[in-house]
Amino acid sequence: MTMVSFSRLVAYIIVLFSACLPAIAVEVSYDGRAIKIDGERRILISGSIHYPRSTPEMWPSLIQKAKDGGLNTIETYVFWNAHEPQRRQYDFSGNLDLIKFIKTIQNEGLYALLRIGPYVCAEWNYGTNNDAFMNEMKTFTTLIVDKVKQENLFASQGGPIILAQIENEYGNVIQSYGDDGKQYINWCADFAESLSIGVPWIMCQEGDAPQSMINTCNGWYCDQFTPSRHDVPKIWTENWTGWYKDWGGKDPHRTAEDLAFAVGRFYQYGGTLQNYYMYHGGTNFGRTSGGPYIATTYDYDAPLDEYGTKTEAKIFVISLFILNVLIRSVLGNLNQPKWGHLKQLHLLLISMEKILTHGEVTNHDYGKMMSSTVYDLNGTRVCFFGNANEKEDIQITFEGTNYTVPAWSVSILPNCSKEVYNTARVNSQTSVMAKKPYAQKLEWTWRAEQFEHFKSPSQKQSSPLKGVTYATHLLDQKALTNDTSDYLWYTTSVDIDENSPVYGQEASLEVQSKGHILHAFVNARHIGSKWAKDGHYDLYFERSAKLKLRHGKNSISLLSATVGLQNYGAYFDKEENGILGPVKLIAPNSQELDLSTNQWEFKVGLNGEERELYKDDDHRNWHTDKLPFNRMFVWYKTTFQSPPGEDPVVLDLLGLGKGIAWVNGHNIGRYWPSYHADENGCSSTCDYRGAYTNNKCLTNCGQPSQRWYHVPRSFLQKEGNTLVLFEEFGGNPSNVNVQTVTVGKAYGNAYEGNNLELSCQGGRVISEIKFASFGDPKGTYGSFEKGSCESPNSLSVIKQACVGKESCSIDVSEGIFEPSGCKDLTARLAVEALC
Ligand SMILES: *[C@@H]1O[C@H](CO)[C@@H](O)[C@H](O)[C@H]1NC(C)=O
Ligand SMILES: *[C@@H]1O[C@H](CO)[C@@H](O)[C@H](O)[C@H]1NC(C)=O
Ligand SMILES: *[C@@H]1O[C@H](CO)[C@@H](O)[C@H](O)[C@H]1NC(C)=O
Ligand SMILES: *[C@@H]1O[C@H](CO)[C@@H](O)[C@H](O)[C@H]1NC(C)=O
Ligand SMILES: CC(=O)N[C@H]1CO[C@H](CO)[C@@H](O)[C@@H]1O
Repeated sequence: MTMVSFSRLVAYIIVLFSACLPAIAVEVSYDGRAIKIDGERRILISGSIHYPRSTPEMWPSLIQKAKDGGLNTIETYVFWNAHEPQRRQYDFSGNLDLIKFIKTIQNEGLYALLRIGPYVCAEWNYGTNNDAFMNEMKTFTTLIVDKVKQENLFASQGGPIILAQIENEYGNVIQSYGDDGKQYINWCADFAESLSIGVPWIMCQEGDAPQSMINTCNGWYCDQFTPSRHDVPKIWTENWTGWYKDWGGKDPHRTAEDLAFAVGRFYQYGGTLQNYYMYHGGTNFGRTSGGPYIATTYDYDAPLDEYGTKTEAKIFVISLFILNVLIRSVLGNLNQPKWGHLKQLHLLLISMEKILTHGEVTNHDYGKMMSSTVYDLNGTRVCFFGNANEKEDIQITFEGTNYTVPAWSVSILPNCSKEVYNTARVNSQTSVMAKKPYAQKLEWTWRAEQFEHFKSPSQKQSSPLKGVTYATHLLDQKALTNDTSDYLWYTTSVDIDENSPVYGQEASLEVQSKGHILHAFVNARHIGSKWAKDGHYDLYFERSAKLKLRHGKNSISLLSATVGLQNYGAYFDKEENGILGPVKLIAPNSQELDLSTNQWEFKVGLNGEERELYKDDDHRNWHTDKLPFNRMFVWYKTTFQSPPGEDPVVLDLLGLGKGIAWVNGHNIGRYWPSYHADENGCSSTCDYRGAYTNNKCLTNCGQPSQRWYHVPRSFLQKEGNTLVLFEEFGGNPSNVNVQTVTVGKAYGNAYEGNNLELSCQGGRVISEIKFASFGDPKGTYGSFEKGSCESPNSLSVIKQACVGKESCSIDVSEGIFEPSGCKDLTARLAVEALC
């Protein structure tokens, strides 16, 4: 365990005690320059953390790590369909405890930005009944505002919430709705105002936001954004730190250099509040991922990785908070160097708050996309040199001194004479995470999904089954399931006699579906399956093989599965899913029998879901022998031990097809490791220069889109954890195993005059230094090489400082290294350490 500085301990105790003091109301207002808190203009640096995408046990450490990373504000959406899954039936339990989440933010002494929406996008599953939308929106929004007010959580009541949002990115779709759109957004504003929350309301991506609203920007870059009115500040509500992943998609990465550049530009050009979307992305547990086809991981390449940090230690419960500080300061899955590189930027920007929010601004354009901005407050100045040129490093002479600003970067000079930060010069460690299997033999049991309801269609007609809907046309899957399951059975029966066009013929079955996956059965026999490649296209199923239909009654059963519902776009709520027809039997001579207007029977969900097999402790109906491989519709079950320690736990599900996984009854999400990303379009290097898009820097080509699945520590007990899988496509569970995620290697890179910190995080020590060179080392991490000059004692200095330690800090200067002999360049230290 490392030493914790005394001042930090004191600060923690102060926060702890101040949280117990009576809250003092603060006034939040704004002018054209900034959000003002108690009359003071502020530089606000915020990050999105969505409470349902982690667990309450993870929240304190996530927020602590955000604070350590230099944020002063946390943003979250409010997830309507999670809180109101059925009309007027509310759920605020477990990881839906919004109030607890806001209080956790408050306990860390941070501000909160509450985006109530209630429409949120966020690649989150659609699922709310849409009738009389405005009325429902009003009821829900009022409920949330009342709950928050009751707990005194608005800043006007002494709470942390300084801003709230109504609607979300409506400006992107408003055109499609004509006058109705305009009326709706005005209604939203009036309604929001009527709630009297005492802090300002914002609307993001809403160009003509009504007078009472602050309109804000979302995007990769927002430096060129100007708000619609002069008297509102420039606010960036979503600065995308990376991007989400689809099933079949690759891993998107946004570099630390480019993200820092975007932030540097935004504050250079007068921005005063920006929010990282996401700061911690997390996991789409259960069926929460939207779509179609959003993966279970929502890592987002955010500064804190999907697995977040360790669970709150038991030590906290017995309130030995000193020990708790020790632990909290050590552990955490930081996405490095992104977290550290941005941290340095945040601390610098906040240190310049007064000048940035009050100083007189002078911009100078040098051409070639090179500009300088000077903020001057009564002679105290700060400077930004911004180079938006994608290729050229540019030298400028400023007040007699020459400065070289690398392409696509911003230099910050807090006193306009010495550069202390450049967005392209990363001095933070790069961590390469490693997954370590926890060796144990898993014993599997299994049972088949029961398809009893279509086995005897004739018997059923007389006594309709419970939970079954009938209609003489095909119905939208979303409307029927109410989003309670991915699965919907469509069953009909057809009488074949001498007059039927398919009588005595080898017919085929044709089904038109809106997706996403279809399994077809005739007379209880599986005849084929099909799935849409990316979920966006209609699915057309044609079984040309010969179907022998019986004389008399034949049953046709179609199991339709969705993989996340549409969550974005104009009229997205109207998007239909499932089998909308036609459904036809076709004879070889092309004569058809259209079944679309037959009597259809609709049954929501799997039999195993209804029986809650994932909770079942009863092992009687599970087989222990003849474990089936590559068989569809099989339930598998095993028990496993938790790996010791506090490192995050993942399941490696390689070998499985597609399905759902539960651990101790918790649905950890859909899995689909058999779906591989395309072979092409990846590159091992990523040039941060030039505008980023989500297709720019991709890895994981040809690999399963998602192989590892997060199991939060709080879902686990020490021994006897139950894992249940519903395998829909067929797979082999033999290689499924439990792993932990830790830092495998730490790469250091720092320029002369900076400090290099290396750490293995997670409590382990640096075991070996593979490479160290202070001079002009070449290459990037993973392939560092000695350059033309270096200090001869580079390796020994680093070994001495770091080996056997959990973390080490090196002052990168010629003071501790022997002369490098490098001429006319800023020397750089590169290190590769093993954990
Ligand atoms: C700057 O100067 C103006 C008048 O010249 C004064 O009113 C103001 O208080 C000064 N601001 C600071 C921060 O010193
Ligand atoms: C700055 O750059 C200019 C043009 O490249 C050069 O003439 C001048 O000597 C430089 N000044 C210093 C102080 O290096
Ligand atoms: C500017 O800051 C740097 C480092 O922060 C310092 O070395 C330098 O003396 C300062 N210059 C002035 C004019 O304050
Ligand atoms: C879906 O919701 C509607 C309206 O709330 C209700 O009538 C229906 O029974 C629900 N269906 C299911 C499958 O839960
Ligand atoms: C407001 C803004 O900057 N929007 C941008 C967000 O990012 C997308 C994708 O790069 C751009 O197309 C938008 O212009």
